[in-house]
Amino acid sequence: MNSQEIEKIPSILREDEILDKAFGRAKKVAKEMYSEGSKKIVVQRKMITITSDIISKTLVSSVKKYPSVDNLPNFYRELIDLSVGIDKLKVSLGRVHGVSKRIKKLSREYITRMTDERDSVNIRKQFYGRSASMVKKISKDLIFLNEAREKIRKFPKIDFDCPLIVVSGYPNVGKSCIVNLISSGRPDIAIYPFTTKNISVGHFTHGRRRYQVVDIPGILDRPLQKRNEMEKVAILAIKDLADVILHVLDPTETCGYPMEEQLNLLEEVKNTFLLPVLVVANKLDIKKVESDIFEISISAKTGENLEEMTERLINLVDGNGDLGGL
Ligand SMILES: Nc1nc2c(ncn2[C@@H]2O[C@H](COP(=O)(O)OP(=O)(O)OP(=O)(O)O)[C@@H](O)[C@H]2O)c(=O)[nH]1
Ligand SMILES: [Mg+2]
Repeated sequence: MNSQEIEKIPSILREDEILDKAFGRAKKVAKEMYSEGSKKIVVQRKMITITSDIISKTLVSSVKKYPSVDNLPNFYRELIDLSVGIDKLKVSLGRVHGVSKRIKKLSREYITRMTDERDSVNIRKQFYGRSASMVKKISKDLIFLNEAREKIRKFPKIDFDCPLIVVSGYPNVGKSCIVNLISSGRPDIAIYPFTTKNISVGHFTHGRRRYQVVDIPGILDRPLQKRNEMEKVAILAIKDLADVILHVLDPTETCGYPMEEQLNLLEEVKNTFLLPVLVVANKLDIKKVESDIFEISISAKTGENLEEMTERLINLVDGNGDLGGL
């Protein structure tokens, strides 16, 4: 599956919508057949066939149009696992598929049983009851699959052939502000930590080359087991997507976190991912801090030094950068 296919997952009908669609269609056809003078038993058989066809086709298409998790790029697979749960997804898809097959089989049984004109209506009604209760049994799966679809459709559309910069750092240091300024990405910005809850992607072009800039939730300096779902998503993006990391520090500490903690995270990011990292200090307009820990000081508020930062990033992505021993 690629990014486009994510958007194409069809909406999954609820249990009552599937039954209404199937029974409604069967009723309509029955009416037409009676008006043409068809025999009762023939009509009742047809009603069973139509109902089972519609139910099983609807269920099968819900399953088939769902992307096959095993063929997804790592990033999407892990993101599905974090946000939806791959095992839960597979179980629900399996149950829906199972019911679609069982309803077909059931319809053949009831049609075979229908030999007498007099109880044909009763037998058809029994089939309706059995098939409705089968669909009811997967009602929660259908709701879950639709909710999962809504989440998956909102996943960032990543172009795996285009260089990608992930903007990492503590919460509230100004990551989203920077993404807003240097790319087409428009993430939310606010004065409180964990404003960014999901991964979002923006682009910029330099010369003829296109670059992706990915905004992620803030990460705290703490063990993985203690990290929340947003932090896990952030780490996943660095691990699976980044060619280069733009790590943002806030030496003014107006973000609410001391530099010591921010530097611990920087060390972790460098040591864990072994990727080129450009370390920037943000909020230069509030306070100018001298240090050789960061390579450049910027202000995402006034725009100071942003162009130089972008140039350094491009050099790093294109492999011409002086990594300064990183
Ligand atoms: N003075 C000043 N404020 C800034 C600067 N950059 C960001 N801010 C402010 O810092 C706050 C946080 O900015 P965001 O861009 O939302 O920070 P973030 O790192 O994306 O935060 P999370 O998404 O919560 O991790 C906002 O109130 C911004 O206006 C800057 O260079 N100077
Ligand atoms: Mg943010």
